[in-house]
Amino acid sequence: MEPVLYYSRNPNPRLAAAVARHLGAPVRLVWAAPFHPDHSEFFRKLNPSLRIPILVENGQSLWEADAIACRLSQMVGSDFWRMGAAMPEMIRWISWGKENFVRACDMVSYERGTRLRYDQGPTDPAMVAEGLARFHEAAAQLDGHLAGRDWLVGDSPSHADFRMATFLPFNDVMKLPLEEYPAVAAWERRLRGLPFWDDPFEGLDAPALPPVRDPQG
Ligand SMILES: N[C@@H](CCC(=O)N[C@@H](CS)C(=O)NCC(=O)O)C(=O)O
Repeated sequence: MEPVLYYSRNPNPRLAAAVARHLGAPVRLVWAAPFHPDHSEFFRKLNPSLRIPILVENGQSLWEADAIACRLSQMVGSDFWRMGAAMPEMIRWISWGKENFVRACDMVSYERGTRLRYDQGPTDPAMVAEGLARFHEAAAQLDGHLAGRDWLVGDSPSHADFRMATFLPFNDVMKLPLEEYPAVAAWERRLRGLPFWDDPFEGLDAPALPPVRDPQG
């Protein structure tokens, strides 16, 4: 049976959908709302935390976007998930990114986006300030690495690029000052030039996220 990738428009499922479509992986993309009370029982059997993305293949479920990216890359024999000598370097950027750049974006995205989309109270300015401080520190380091190169590892996009950029498609809401870091901004524009990074949902049934509502507004 064809493997199924459960996704939504939120950042990590978006990342997995973008990887699948970028690679042309032989999976069926199925939109999911795992926290909806009608669906949570089904999804709890696939992932106890209910979170997506989830890849179901031969009755086995695999969760975590990075593990799924690894499996999708294996399926099609791509070096998107680097092997051999380049693998440690790719994992270095995935690991550093999740602790630093991605984490900073996630903090700001939660405060300025997720909270307001899902009625989780008003934006906390102290958390935004901390996220922005972390962003500036991480973006400066990333800018140094990306200066004079197109991609984080080698000459073509790898999962390190996609993972690092997980939250950047939400910058209309995050409002991070990317342009202060010219190499990061150029790299982000390069990513947007990849059709399925720019719109992983083209032609799919992918309902919009709830709007960002300012509880004070
Ligand atoms: N560490 C997990 C995080 C997964 C996660 O937090 N998923 C969130 C979206 S970013 C989710 O399931 N939200 C419910 C939804 O999108 O309906 C990964 O990298 O896959």
